[in-house]
Amino acid sequence: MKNNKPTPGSNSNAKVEELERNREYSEGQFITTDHGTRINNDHNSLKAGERGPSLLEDFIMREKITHFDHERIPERIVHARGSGAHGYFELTNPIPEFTKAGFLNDTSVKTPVFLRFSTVAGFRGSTDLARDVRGFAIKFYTQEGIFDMVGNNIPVFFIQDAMKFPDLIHAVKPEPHNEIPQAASAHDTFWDFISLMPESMHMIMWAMSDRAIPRSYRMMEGFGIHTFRFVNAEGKSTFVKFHFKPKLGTHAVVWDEALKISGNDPDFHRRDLWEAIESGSFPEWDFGVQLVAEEDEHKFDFDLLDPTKIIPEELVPVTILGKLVLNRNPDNFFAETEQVAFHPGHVVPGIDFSNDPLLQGRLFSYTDTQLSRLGSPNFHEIPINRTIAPMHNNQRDGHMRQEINVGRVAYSPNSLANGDPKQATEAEGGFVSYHERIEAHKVRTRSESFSDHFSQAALFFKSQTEVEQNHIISALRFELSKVETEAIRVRMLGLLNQVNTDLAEKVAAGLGLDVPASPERPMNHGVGADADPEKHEPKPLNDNYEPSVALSMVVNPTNSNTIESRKVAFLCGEGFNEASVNALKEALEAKGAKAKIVGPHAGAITGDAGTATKTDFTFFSSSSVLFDAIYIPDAKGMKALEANDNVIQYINDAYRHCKVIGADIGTDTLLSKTTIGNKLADNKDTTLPGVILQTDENAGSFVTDFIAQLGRHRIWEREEAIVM
Ligand code: HDE
Repeated sequence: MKNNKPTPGSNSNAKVEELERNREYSEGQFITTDHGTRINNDHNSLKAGERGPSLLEDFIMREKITHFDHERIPERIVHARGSGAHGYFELTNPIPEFTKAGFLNDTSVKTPVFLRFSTVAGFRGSTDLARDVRGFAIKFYTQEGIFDMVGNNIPVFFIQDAMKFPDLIHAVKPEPHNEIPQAASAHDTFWDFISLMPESMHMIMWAMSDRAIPRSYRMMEGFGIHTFRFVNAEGKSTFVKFHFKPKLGTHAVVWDEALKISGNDPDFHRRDLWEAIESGSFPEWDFGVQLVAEEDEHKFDFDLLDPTKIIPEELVPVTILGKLVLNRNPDNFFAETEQVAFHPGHVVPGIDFSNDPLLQGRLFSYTDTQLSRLGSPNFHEIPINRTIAPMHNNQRDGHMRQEINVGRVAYSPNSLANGDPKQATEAEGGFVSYHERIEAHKVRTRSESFSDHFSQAALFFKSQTEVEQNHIISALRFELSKVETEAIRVRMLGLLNQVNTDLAEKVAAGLGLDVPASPERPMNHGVGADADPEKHEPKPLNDNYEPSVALSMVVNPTNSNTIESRKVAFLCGEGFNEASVNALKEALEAKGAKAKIVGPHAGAITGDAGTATKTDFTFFSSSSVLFDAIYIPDAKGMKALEANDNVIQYINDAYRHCKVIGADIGTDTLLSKTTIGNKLADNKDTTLPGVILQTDENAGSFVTDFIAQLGRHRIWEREEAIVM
C-alpha cells in the first residue's frame, strides 16, 4: 500500500502531480519482496545449518541479488554526466503571428518543464568542471504534447553534417587503446580531427573560451543552435533560433580554479544546482527567440542552415517570450535524471524543422539511442518521459509495456472501433509538416554556402575583452601542449592563423613553434566525389563583422551585478570578531548571498563575545575555489591561522583567481605571509583591486564596498599577464 503524500504545493505543477502515481513512500511500512510478501529477516540468507551452505530455495535472497546484478543501464554515449531539475515556463509575450504552438500563445498556462544539464565527453562519474560544452536539454510538457529543446550552452557546433558526428565523438572520447584521458579534449585524437576540419574553427573559439568552464549551470546561456521553423495558424513559416538568458548573468571560473575544483568537489555543478533549489534560490532564464522571415532566408553572409554559424544579435535581436524557472529537485536521480529521454524530433504543432543537415541527422539518432540505453520502444512510458497530453495510438506491446490497451482493435483504418483513435485535422490540433517545396537532385555533398569557416571564428575572438582573449590563448596552449604529435600542433597553428594572426602567434609562442608560412591544406571533407573541389575550398576570412557584446561574458549586456546565491567563506579562528562577522553576514544574506563559516575544526568555535558558532567547513576540508569571495575577521586565535598553510593557500588562491578578499583590522601579519603581503611590500601605499582592508576610517563603507566588488564577479584587473 502506498502513502498518498501530497506533493508540496508552491513548487508543484501538472507534471510533478502526474508523477505522484509512481512515487513510493516506505515510511511506516513493512519491507516486502518485489511481490509484496513481508520479509522477516533481511540480514541473513537461508542456509542448511548455521554454518552450512546457502540454499537455492532462498527466493528472497535470489530476488534481491538478481535485482542488484541488473541495476545498471548503459550510460549515454554522449552527455553521460548530467543533472536535472523540474520547473515551469511562463509565457509573457504571446506570438500567434509566428507560431500556433499553444504554450507560446496562452499566457494563462504555466508549462511544466524538466531541464537536464550535462557535459559531453566524460563518463557518468567524471568531473563537472571538465573543459567541455554543456548540454542544456529542456522537456516542455505542453498540453499539445512534448516539445524537447535539446540544446547546448554554446550556440554553434563543431561539424556541419550529422555524418561526421561519430567521428567527432570517437576523436574526443578517451583514446580507445588505453581509455585515456577522461573528460578532456586535450589529447592527440581530438586535435588531429579538429586540425583537419576547418569547419570546427568557430566552435573551437567558444570551446576554448571560459564558456566551457561555467561557474554554475545557473549562470549559463542556453541555445537551440540549429535554425528551426515556427508555423502559424495560416501555415506561414518563420525561421527561429532559441535562446535562454540566465537571470544571474553568464559567468565562468578560471582554468586553474577548474582544475582545483575537480579535486575538491567533482560534483560542484550538481551540488550547486541542488543546493540553490533546496534553499529556494530558483534558477531562472529568459526564453527568447531570433526570428527571420522566410523571404529573408538568403539575406545573410552565412547560411541559416549551417550550424557552425550564429545570427549576431546586432543583426536580429532576441525577442523575449517569457521566463523559465527551476523550482524542484527530482525525487530520484535514476528514475528522473537518468531515464529522461530527449529528442529534437519531439515537437508540437507550430514548431517544425529546417533542413540543417546536422539537425536532420539528430532526428534519427535520439530514438535510436534510447532503444539501446533504455532498452525498449516503450521508453515513453517511463514516468519522467510521459506526456501530460492525452496519448492514444495503435503502437502495442514490446519489452516492459505498462499500458493496458483495452479492446480488440489495434489498427487503422477500422470499423470495429468506429475508426478510433481518429486522426486530428489541422484545426483539431493535428501536426502537419510544413509544406516546404523541394525540387532537387539527390546528392551526397555539402552546400557551397557552408564554406566560410573563419569569419565568425574571427568575430567571436574580436568580440572578447583582452582578459577573455588571453584565456582562449592559454586554453589553446594548454590543450595543444598535451598533444604529442608536432604535426597536429603545426596544422592547428595554420588554421588559427586563418582566424587571427595575433592569436596564432601567441599560441605558437607557448608551444615553442613558429606559425607555418603556408598552412598545410586541410583535407576537405565537404567535397562529394561528384563535386568540384575548388568550389568547396574554405573561403578566406571575411572580416566585415562588427564586434558583438553579446558574445563576451565580461561585457555581456545581460549580466547584472546581483550577488544572489554567491558563496562567501569566512575564515574564522577561535575567538573571532563576532561583530564584524555578523555585520557582513547579515548584509550578504539580505541580498541572497550565502555566508559559510570555515574554521580550524569541525563542530563549533567560539567567538570573542562567547557565542558558540557551528563551522560549515574546515580549512583542511575546503578550499577557496568552492567560494566566490573570502572574508577574514580578526580573531584571538590569529596566530594559529598565521601558521596554517591551508589558510595561506586559501588566500593565495582567492587572490590568484581574482576573487574579492575582505580582511579585518588585525589580519596584517597573516596577509603579510600571502601574495597580498608580497604585493603590498613592494609599495606600501598601493591598494590592490578587490582586496578590501578594513580600517577605522572605512568602517562605514566596508560592507557596501565588499558587496559591490562581489557583484563584479571577478576583479579582472588583478589578473596579471597570464600570457607570456
Ligand atoms: Fe546530441 N545526442 N547529437 N547534440 N545531445 C545525445 O541522445 C547526436 C548535438 C545534445 O540530457 C544522445 O539521449 C547526434 C547537437 C544534448 O539526455 C544521442 C548529433 C546538440 C544531449 C545524440 C548530435 C546536441 C544529447 C546521447 C549530430 C546541441 C543530452 C544520449 C547530428 C544542439 C540530452 C541521448 C540529455 C544527447 C546524438 C549533435 C545536444 C546519441 C547524432 C548539435 C544536450 O542521441
